[in-house]
Amino acid sequence: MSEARSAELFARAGAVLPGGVNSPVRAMRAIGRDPLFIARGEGAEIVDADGNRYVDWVCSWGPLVAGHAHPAVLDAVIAAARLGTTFGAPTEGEVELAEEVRRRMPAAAMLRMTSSGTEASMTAIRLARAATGREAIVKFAGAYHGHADGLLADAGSGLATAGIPASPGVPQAVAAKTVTIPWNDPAALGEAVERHRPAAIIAEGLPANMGLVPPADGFLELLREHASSSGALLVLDEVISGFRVARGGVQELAGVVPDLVLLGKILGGGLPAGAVGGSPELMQLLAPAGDVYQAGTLSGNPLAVAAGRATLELLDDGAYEHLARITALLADGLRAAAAGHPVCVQSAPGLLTVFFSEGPVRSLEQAKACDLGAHATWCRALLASGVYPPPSQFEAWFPSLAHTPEHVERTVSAAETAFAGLSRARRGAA
Ligand code: KE4
Repeated sequence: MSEARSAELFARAGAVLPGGVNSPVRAMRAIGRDPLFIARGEGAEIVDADGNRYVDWVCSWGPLVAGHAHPAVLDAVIAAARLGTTFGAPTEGEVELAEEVRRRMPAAAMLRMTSSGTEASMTAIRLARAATGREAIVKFAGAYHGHADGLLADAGSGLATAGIPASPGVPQAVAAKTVTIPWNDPAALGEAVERHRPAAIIAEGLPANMGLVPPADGFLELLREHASSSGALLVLDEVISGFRVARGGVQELAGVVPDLVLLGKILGGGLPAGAVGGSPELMQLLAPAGDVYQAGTLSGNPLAVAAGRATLELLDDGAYEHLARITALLADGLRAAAAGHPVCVQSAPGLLTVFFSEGPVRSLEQAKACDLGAHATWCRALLASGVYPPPSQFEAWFPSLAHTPEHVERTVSAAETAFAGLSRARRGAA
């Protein structure tokens, strides 16, 4: 498989794009290789600039739950584009999309659209601080809510202490307002809420940014209890899980009602979109209804709205049955392929992660203990066999409606070959 064209493009890209990419994880540094440049997507498959074809399990990190270039989505976007691409004025489509979101997530009785999940989380944090008059935010280690300064904070010196910047450029004073605690740790949660009386507790309903690490039984309910008893808002980040794991996201599956919900990815059907949803009482604080300023030139963009609406129309009961079936088939196949290796496959309908550790993985610390070298080698071998996995141990695989049992068979076969290669390498090293 030649990668000459990708290599040539990557060399050019490096002169004009930091790291040769427009978002870090795409650079494939975590698996020790240069990125592939993609020429086109077809259903569950992508073709790179050299014409190599892959079964795609990234699907643009979640938006493409219907697969690449779905005819219904393309038709909707093309029809919308013929009417104009953006107006900077309200459109009927935005109202229709907000009404569909409300039908699926009653907690999102009102919606403010943005162009990314990051903007949605920024808005939610500002709203929570305005609504409560408080400043502290409690988040969980390993959770990612976009790259807003206040959410790029690492855990402080001790448990449940003020945060420290997770990136250069984040002011200490801003990071200090964010308290980062371990996921699935009820004691740390209680201590952080008691000590800091936060404006918000923000959590991914189904964490997938440290790899897929589901909440322990009752943990989401505990977030709700602590938020309610302390006067903090519960901000549930469903940018990944929203409309993927169920019609109404994790909040439907868990029966937990958030005060604010973050959306993105599937909401835009592959075009830029995010949103924050909540009660009218909270959402009416946003300008121009209220005084909390928030804005966006392309917020609610007609093309993204068309793609999102067309995608949601495809997500009926049969779609969720398919996603659950394909995810289970893939998870079981990868577990069988990994037999004899210290690997743990954690899955939920529409998502999974192959952790290179005995598992189970219940926190970021446990995810970090994975054999990242073996994971990287295994991913490179999958690519050589025409399978495109997420190029990081701390991400998830994203099955779609376009994936078939045949795609799973090709993937499991490639995984068996990759694991056999790891075994040979281990014997050679012994
Ligand atoms: P965006 O700003 O990238 O649209 O959304 C940020 C975001 C918010 N919340 C959750 C739970 C998310 O997963 C994300 C973004 N996800 C990453 C991949 N896990 C996007 C991929 C990338 O950064 O290139």
